[in-house]
Amino acid sequence: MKKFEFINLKYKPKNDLICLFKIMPNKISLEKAANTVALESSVGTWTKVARGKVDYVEKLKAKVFSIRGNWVKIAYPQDLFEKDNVPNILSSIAGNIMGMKAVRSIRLEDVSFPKSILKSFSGPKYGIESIRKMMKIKTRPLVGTIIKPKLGLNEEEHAQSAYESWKGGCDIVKDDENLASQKFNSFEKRLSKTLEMADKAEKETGEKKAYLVNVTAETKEMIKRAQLVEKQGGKYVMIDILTSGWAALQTLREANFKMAIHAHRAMHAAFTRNPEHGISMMVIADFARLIGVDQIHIGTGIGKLEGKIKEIKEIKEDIEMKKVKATKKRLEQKWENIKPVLGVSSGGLHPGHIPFLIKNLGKDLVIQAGGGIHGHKFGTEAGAIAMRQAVDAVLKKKSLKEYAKTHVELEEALKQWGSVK
Ligand code: CAP
Ligand code: MG
Repeated sequence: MKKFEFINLKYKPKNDLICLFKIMPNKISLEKAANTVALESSVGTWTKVARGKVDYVEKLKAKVFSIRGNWVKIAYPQDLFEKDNVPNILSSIAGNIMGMKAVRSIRLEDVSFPKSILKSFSGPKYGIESIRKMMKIKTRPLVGTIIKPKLGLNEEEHAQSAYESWKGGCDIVKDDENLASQKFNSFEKRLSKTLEMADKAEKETGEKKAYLVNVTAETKEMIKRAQLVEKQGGKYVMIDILTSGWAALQTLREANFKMAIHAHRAMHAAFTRNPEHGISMMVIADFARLIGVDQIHIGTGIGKLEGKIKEIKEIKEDIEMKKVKATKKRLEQKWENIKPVLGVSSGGLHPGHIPFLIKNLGKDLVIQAGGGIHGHKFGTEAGAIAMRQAVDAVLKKKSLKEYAKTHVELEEALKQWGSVK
């Protein structure tokens, strides 16, 4: 094999950041393509430059240390990066290389971080355990809803719909990803009206009720909105992490508000959908955890959106560099002081999906249904009741069909939408 400057198959990484790429070369050898990826994502460019050979630059070179089929592992010396700066890290490992002519396609499948980088981030303020404590829910999955119609409701209707959802048994009510502060529904008014209803529902049900208000906006406005949530005693904020951008997410986390952070992943499919190109959801979830979201959408494997259960399980399980350790979950893998993140399944769900979700993704999960609650024939409250009944059935090890015989809301939901084996 021709000697490539950025390939060293004998190299044993120690304190490096490691990336697993799937690379399809473009009319050149895989080695040459891998070498080009390693150089462009670290210290090199398309030609030799005069100062490229000095020792201290040489030391920062990325090294391709494994090539198996089209899977290429690259080790990046930790000093290549500003440690607590996600945009900076991604500009190297998922930057120019995504558009290089040397590759027909390239997908960043997995990342593993050295201790020094893990330690430079705070991670989630709450994570699974503290969210359970805050919500006073010991072991069952959390049940949530997204107010529907997703846009168009005024503040009063929004709050009323939230109230009915909580009353029926939802723990969590969240805004939709494209609701911010529009003419028909302003942030301030929606926030105070909906939080008022959360208090009322808490008093009436004796359960904890959380409103996940969407603070996604330009960063200064986002922080103002989050301050308002804190002032009014909200438990959570929600942010569209990808449309807002990684720096915005860091801004929100580092402001260190009292609220937990719910991460919506709208636009992730632009990176994740093509299995040959882009960035895997696992990598996106890892960066979100590093910065410190408390819960994140991971998909359903079954609802209205693209994504197979195998890939979603991978996000929850630790398949670091493709070595499956079945007992550990990905969002919960041991990461120095960084807490585990709660996975959220959402998108086209209804009560009939609940046995499938718990069986495949476990109980440390938020199960959310928008249409699958507000579309219930008997209304929103009955829709939420049916969701909780489906959870209860699974916990009591009963089939939905059997449980529905004595639970009319569930019976109606199954009639409307069926169930999944
Ligand atoms: C769900 C949802 C969520 C999707 C996002 C929606 O509503 O609010 O945005 O779940 O997908 O608008 O589709 P429904 P993901 O329950 O009515 O489908 O979680 O996969 O990122
Ligand atoms: Mg939505």
